[in-house]
Amino acid sequence: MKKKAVLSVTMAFGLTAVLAACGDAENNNGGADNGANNAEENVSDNNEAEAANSEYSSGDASYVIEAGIGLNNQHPQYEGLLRFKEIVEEATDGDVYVETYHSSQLGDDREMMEALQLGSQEVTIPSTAPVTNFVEEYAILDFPFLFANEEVAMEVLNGEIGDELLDSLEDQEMVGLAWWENGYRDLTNSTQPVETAEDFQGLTIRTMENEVHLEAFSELGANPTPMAFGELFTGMQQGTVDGQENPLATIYLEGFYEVQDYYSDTNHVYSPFVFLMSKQFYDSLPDDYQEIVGDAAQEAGEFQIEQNRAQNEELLEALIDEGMEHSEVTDEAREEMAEIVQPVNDQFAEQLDQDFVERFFQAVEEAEEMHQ
Ligand code: KDG
Repeated sequence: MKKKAVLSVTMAFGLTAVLAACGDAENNNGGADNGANNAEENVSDNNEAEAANSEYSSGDASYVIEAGIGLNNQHPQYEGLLRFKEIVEEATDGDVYVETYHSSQLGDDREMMEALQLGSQEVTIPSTAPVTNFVEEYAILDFPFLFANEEVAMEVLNGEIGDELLDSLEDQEMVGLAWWENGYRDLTNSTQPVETAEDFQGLTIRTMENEVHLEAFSELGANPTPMAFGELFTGMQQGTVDGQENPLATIYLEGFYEVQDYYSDTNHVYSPFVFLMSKQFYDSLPDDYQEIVGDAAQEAGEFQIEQNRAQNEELLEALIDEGMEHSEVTDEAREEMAEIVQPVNDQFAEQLDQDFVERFFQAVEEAEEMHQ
């Protein structure tokens, strides 16, 4: 099945249909179909998908948004991006046109954020981890075992402290429009089952470009290697790294099961996505269009989060069907991991503005009382 067909199936029938489509031999090429591996093919898929999803064209628009993400076009993040496109184009009657790019076609997270700063790209939606390289307070969002559940995370992010984090991006020439959800990150590797903290010893693990992640995995005895997402599949395939950590949707939809044998539900970090727009571009929009893109980022985010959460159980079964061994991590084992990495959280918290840290943890505590 061609990806264009898979994409429209995703939109119409949700995950069950996608799983069936992905199980199809022709399409079931995971990594071969992902990342930078097949950039040209993906670019033409991108155009096909756009043609199928828009009655408008860039030539007729006053404003064109180039929106790029690192994940592929089967991930709920891309579905969310298509929803953003639909809402914005409809609300402006095509006067703002959205071009969507996936699979790092426009670059990796850091490059796309730099392009936003320069005004040469308009939108990207990275995990928060690499944003730390632009605004240091973002480090706090990637503290391991920080949020007890997704509701607590969303309560904090959609509250005052979350708004403050979005606003802090303006000094970096970016506008934070909404929080989306990547989800709880889990470990996969090609070497051994990982159930306890001891099992991390000696594993070479790809991490995102983020000091908290690097330190935390070192503390657990692993050898962390920062790497752009677009290079990850090849890195695992060629054995540059033994493993990686990402939420279930990414592990399945990027076909990581083809090069990884062991899956562990470590749930070690809750990973938000942040919807970013170039400040230069945002400032060039009339007020009513600014409101439209802001509302659309929010609404499309709610849709993306819903899609993401609906999939998790089915995805675990799908990974097992693909031959991955599932190592169940007990709460006790997670507590031990949390204890080992706590000094890393403390050390990074000390480096941040203390008033911010205090208010952040206060917000987490209040959210926990509401969502335990
Ligand atoms: O589209 C988002 C990706 O670019 C990236 O942020 C995904 O979590 C991610 C990772 O592991 O790099």
